[in-house]
Amino acid sequence: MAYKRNIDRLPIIPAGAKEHNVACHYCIVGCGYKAYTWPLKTQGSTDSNWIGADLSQQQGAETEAWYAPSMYNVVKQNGKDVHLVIKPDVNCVVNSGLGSIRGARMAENRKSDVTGTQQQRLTDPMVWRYGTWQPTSWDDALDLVARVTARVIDKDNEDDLFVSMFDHGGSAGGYENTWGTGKLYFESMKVRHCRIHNRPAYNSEVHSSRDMGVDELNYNYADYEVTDTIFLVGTNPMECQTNLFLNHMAKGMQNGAKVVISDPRRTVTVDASEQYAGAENVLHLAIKPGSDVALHNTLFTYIADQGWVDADFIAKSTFQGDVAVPADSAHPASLGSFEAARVACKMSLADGAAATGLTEAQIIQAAEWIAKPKEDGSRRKCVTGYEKGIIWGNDNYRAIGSLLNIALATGNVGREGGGCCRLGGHQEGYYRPSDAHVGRPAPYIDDLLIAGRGKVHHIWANDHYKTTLNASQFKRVYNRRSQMVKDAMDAAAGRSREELVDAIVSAVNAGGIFSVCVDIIHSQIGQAAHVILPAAESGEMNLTSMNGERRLRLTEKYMDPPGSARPDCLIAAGIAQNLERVLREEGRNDYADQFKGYDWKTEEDAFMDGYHQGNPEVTYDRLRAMGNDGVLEPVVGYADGKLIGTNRLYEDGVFTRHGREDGKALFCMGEWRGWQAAGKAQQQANHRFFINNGRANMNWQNWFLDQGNEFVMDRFPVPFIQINPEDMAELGIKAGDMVEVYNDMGATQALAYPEPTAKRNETFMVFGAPNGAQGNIVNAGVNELILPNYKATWANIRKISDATPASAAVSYKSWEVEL
Ligand SMILES: Nc1nc2c(c(=O)[nH]1)N[C@H]1C(S)=C(S)[C@@H](COP(=O)(O)OP(=O)(O)OC[C@H]3O[C@@H](n4cnc5c(=O)[nH]c(N)nc54)[C@H](O)[C@@H]3O)O[C@H]1N2
Ligand SMILES: Nc1nc2c(c(=O)[nH]1)N[C@H]1C(S)=C(S)[C@@H](COP(=O)(O)OP(=O)(O)OC[C@H]3O[C@@H](n4cnc5c(=O)[nH]c(N)nc54)[C@H](O)[C@@H]3O)O[C@H]1N2
Ligand code: SF4
Ligand SMILES: [Mo]
Repeated sequence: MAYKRNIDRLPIIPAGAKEHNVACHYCIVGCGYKAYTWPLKTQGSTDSNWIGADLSQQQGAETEAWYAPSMYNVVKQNGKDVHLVIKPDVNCVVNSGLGSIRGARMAENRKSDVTGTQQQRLTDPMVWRYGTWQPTSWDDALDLVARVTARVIDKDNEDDLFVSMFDHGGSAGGYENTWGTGKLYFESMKVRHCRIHNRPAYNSEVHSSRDMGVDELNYNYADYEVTDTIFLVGTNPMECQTNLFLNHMAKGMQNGAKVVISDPRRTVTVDASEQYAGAENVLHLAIKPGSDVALHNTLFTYIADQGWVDADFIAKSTFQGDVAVPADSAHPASLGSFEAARVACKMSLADGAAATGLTEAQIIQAAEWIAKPKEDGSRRKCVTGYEKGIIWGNDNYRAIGSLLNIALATGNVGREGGGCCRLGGHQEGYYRPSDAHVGRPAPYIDDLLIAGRGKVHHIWANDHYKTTLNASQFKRVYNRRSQMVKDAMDAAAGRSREELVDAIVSAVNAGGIFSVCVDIIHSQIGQAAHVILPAAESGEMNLTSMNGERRLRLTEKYMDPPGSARPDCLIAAGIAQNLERVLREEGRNDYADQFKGYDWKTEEDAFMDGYHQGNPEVTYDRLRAMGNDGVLEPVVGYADGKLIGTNRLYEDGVFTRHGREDGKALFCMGEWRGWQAAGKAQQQANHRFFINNGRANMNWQNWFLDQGNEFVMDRFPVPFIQINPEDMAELGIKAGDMVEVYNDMGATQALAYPEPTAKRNETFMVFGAPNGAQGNIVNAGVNELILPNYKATWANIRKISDATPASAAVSYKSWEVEL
């Protein structure tokens, strides 16, 4: 019997069931799925079914005629209960029928009033009233949002409105929703005090790559299959980009690719790579945390000194001269030519080994696998993939720039079997008016909020209580400031709308903050909010997004959103329309005019108003016709009923992302300078354990759906922290004990999970959990451009209690399984 699903057989999808294209909305990979729906009380049979197969016969091991209970649910469609199956699409080039422990549970994570799943979903707007949240109508909730917001903004000054908003595709976001929010805050308004869901400012995760001319998603996933070497830096794709690893990287390894992985800890990606490629073809560089720039500069120096560079490419496609862009407050390193970078980045093997903790032989080995020409003199192909280990690691700008230096020097950008790319987080779906008014460096929003700035805060699809840095202090201050407004609202109970708004405005003028939270559940930061607006998710609306190789797809709506929940773009439109009305009532007509242009009835209207304007070839109908394989952006035409895309960027050797007219890529001239962000060296000196942190295969982000899913919560009732067993013995900690992890910033809790491969004094904790936020102990340190360093955290560990019954029931086996 399937895991707690109380079901030992599933209905057969009938012939004629409705079929919808779905790009899994969890991670960047965007695997193709098919969602099938059909009326309740009907089903197919062994001889008449959706696939036309004879199901009375034993099916083969790889049969398509299969789905798991986790892929099944009963949901509402046009107000009626229907069966729903969401299963991996065997014909999609992204995943070739593979699911993952996240995506293959999409169906069971839909809200169902029949099977009882995800009852935590919000169904109606809620307003803080009479000392708690009361459900209400959209008109009532949006009127309050607009009236309070209108009081703190003006045509020439919107600095008291703070906004936290997603900038991604897939789960929340998508081109429809980034446009809806972007049009509201960047076109109708020019909001400067905004931040993105995952970092405390409105900026880029990869400034240096773009400044060097290289867009961070430049390859095709198939490049992994035909390359000679896969170089993975600060990323764990087996757990975080699962089917990119299993369906593309693994094929490359089976075709003979070598693998170099730079990560302070041994991950399941290292283990799985050893199984696919053979241990002798995998080099794990277990560097000292934060020493990436030293590693990259040493590799770059060594490779250049050996002459293993692509001289033609350097001459034709990169800047010739000395310095093209000098370092300044917007550029944490100068940018210039290959030779200039060689001088600036020069690092000997001995210095590199000392800084990274590796041996010189390991560094040489990595350099050879990346760049040493083959015996016949031909160049090696190398794909480089990086993600949060350096994006949220030490010295973001230089770490990414120094890595890209290697790819550029070896001619591995814009070539088959090459690329130097982010592996990515969520899918992408960014289409907004210019954000130039925000400036660079962008304002550090969390710091401003903590300092008492901001009067109204709009929050879209993120939960800083679980996922921001310096979270202990953030929560203390935010709770206090939002409580001031709750008190004022309580005191005004029973009064008129005008009196209520006056009371709120007095409270925010006295240091409070009025908080509006747009989410699909009642989140933790939502506990501090005064208005909560329920959003629809992917599948409950049509949603377009792009994956990590720029593959654009339309996920078709296959079910109703819960209650009166709406797509984010239409919520943004509702806020704009209410602001226009309220401003007009107040006689502020000029300002009110800025909020015109939101008469969208559907998400498709928002798409046509935004993305389609910039990409006139692309429409819903054309995307629908492109199915789950979609089209690779940028779309360059439409012919014979098909959208024409771009297989790989920069195949012409012309680099444009920096906006320079010469079309030449730049090298990054950033020398290694130790810990860059404030307070990191000191925290390291004062605490015993490195609290490395990030993701686990099973958990999705801040656990917003996980916390309502027993499959996940039974496995990890609280977040785990992996600790070396000898360290545990020294501290008197047993597997499953609850531990407190504490330092100068705050404290959090976790379940102790013995990990024999963990280095002494180096732990790994899953981030973002509702009942043990790792961010509580991350300090406020950011780089010059306000990129946070979540990874570099140190703390002490003490036992709080023996394992609870829930934790005692958990398996503490090694994660290294045979594939
Ligand atoms: N299962 C699952 N998958 C996900 C997500 C999820 O929540 N769950 N989230 C998605 C999102 S939004 C994102 S952004 C991506 C993130 O994807 P990844 O970046 O691949 O995942 P992380 O676990 O955050 O970090 C990757 C690795 O960085 C290493 N690291 C830590 N410090 C350093 C350092 O100083 N140098 C180097 N070289 N490495 C270091 C860690 O040991 C860790 O193994 O995952 C996406 N995919
Ligand atoms: N310590 C530490 N902190 C980190 C990181 C780390 O590695 N370590 N990684 C950072 C990274 S890369 C990321 S991406 C962030 C993630 O931080 P967050 O963005 O805060 O986390 P998510 O879980 O992605 O947040 C999604 C929220 O949106 C809601 N939601 C889901 N779908 C929709 C929708 O369609 N519409 C609306 N309106 N709401 C929706 C969910 O209920 C949830 O509350 O964390 C960052 N913080
Ligand atoms: S690998 Fe990512 S996109 Fe694919 S099924 Fe898993 S979570 Fe979804
Ligand atoms: Mo992310």
